[in-house]
Amino acid sequence: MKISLPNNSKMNSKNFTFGVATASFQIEGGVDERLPCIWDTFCDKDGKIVDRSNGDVACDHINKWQQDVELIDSLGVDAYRLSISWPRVIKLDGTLNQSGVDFYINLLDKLKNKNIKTFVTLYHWDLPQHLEDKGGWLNRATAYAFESYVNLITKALGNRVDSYATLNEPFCSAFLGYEAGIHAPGIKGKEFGKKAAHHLLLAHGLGMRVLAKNSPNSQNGIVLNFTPAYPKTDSSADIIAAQKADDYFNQWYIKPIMDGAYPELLNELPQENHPDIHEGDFDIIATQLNFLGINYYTRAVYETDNSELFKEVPPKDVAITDIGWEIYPKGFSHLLVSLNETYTLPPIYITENGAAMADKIKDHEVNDIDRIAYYQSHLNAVNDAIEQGVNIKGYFAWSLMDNFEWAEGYTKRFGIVYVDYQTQIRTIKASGYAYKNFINRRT
Ligand code: IFM
Repeated sequence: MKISLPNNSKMNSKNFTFGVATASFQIEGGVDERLPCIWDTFCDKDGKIVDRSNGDVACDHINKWQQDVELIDSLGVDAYRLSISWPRVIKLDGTLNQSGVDFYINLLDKLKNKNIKTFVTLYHWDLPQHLEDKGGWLNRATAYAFESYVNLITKALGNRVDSYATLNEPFCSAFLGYEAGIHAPGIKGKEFGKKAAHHLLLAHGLGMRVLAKNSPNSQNGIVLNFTPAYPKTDSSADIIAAQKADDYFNQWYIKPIMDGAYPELLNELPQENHPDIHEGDFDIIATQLNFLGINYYTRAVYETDNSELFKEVPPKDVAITDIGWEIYPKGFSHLLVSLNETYTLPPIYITENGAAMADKIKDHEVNDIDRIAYYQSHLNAVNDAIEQGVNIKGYFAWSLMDNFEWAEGYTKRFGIVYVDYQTQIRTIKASGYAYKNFINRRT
């Protein structure tokens, strides 16, 4: 089964960047060589991770990184998106941990030697635990600690990085971590989510200013995830419910960056749920981006509710992936076109898109045609958005390889490469070969 796009697609050009993505906690392991982070602590708590696993070894990338760069290179991708583990590169006293820094320097140098562009995310959820002990993202001081970390690490990495993203998916850090309590640090309560979100956005803005100074030649921005909100029916009550959900989960993170303000929904939230906004914060948060990273996996459907602003309707009688998310490629093109109509966007990179599937390995092969179909339909959706005028420069498959899928542990596989966690053997799946062949046919 092949992946292909119409002959005239801009994505068939070598000017369009294709890559694969991972994140530090999900693949590295090497837990003893760094400070503890909030995910180590969370994994240790009963009932938080479905298979009771943790990130102690993960894909053992800390030891297998050279082999992994060869693997990335063998796929023929233009770029690799990775994240830096804050607790690996900064010591308790706030100074650099040189051995952690050296790990990334060697990794980035090897990628550069192979002519693979480096897309580095500075925060993909692994907050040092000692900062959480002082309040984590509920404490404004964490935003300034992030600024200091960004300053030190970007100076240390020099010109090895082509693109920096400050944060990955602040929605997940804020909502899942500090409101729903299903991600680390596991704090639950409506009064916390938007407070954490504000400090994350502030950290982003502070980080952008440091990047402009320390790394003016890289493309600097942020990665946001979007789960577009659709009404269950065309009743005005359901339409309003879906709009509110969209503001709460999606626009909340992009509007302050683009427009320097939160959605008007803020006025409908009880005062105790409001963020703590200081004068001048929006000027920092709205610092100009060089690019916006967009992650898309699925959509959500909402209906009106008597006591809440909206109520989510779980997917029923629709195609879903192994993690239970509806397969809805149309939502991807709609999202991209609608963001482009709503905001004055910088160039866009699709920094994550992919699917968890119930892979089976047999005779050293994984025939994941369901994942190939997912990639095909979602690449078509990106192409549609480009045809409708959205300035999209690149696309990253999530993920290079199976890895620690947060609260789902190792039970959900998102990789285009299969990982046997017992032997750490990597096997390129049929989707990996399809992606490789598609990328390498470009002219
Ligand atoms: O695995 C995650 C990743 O860390 C962030 N974006 C979504 C992926 C799939 O859930």
